[in-house]
Amino acid sequence: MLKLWGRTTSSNVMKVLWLLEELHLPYQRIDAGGAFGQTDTPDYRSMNPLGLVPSLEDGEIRLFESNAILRYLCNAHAPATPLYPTAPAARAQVESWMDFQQTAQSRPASTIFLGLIRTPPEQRDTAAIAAAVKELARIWSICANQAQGKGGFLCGPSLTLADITFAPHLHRWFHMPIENRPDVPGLREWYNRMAPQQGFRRHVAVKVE
Ligand SMILES: N[C@@H](CCC(=O)N[C@@H](CS)C(=O)NCC(=O)O)C(=O)O
Repeated sequence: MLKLWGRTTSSNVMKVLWLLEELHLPYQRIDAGGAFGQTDTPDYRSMNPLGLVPSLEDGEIRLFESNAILRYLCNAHAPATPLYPTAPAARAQVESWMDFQQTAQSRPASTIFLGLIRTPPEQRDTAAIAAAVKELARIWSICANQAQGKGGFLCGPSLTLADITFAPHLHRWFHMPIENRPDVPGLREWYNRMAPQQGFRRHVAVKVE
């Protein structure tokens, strides 16, 4: 059976949980990371060199990096899923947005999350948080325009892996106590299209902690 390592409060674990549910794949999840630890052992590090979560084991195969895990699950266990189209051009579009999530979106999102949720008020770098809010609003505006132009989701009228990678951060954007949160036209509509999905409701729309 698939074995997923990672605490449910991690945005990168949430993406994988949503996909596992979407694909109806049975799995075992092991709490790891944060207060659960388990990520400092040589065995864990051999699977995930920075000791982060998530990691995935599938028999002999051991993987790290959440977006690579999403791609692997589709390739290995649901090759025909429309979540990860097989036509090269359509697939490349999905992958572009997945990379954009990791390279452009995750940095300001982490600054805001760690600053507001994991740092006591008296120790917060409010200037860094405000700059990250501005930058993330810019990224969200790009995503919202893309989804609007494509008829609902980032790569077309239906959900793909691209949307799933952003979903936990989008949920946090609307549920963190962000001061003067910029109003990004079209963003709430994109969120609302993902929100009814069962995997989203179970694994993504959770308390921000
Ligand atoms: N690029 C990596 C980032 C992984 C990452 O930063 N994970 C965070 C949680 S979202 C983590 O492991 N933090 C330390 C911990 O939980 O112990 C991925 O997408 O898998």
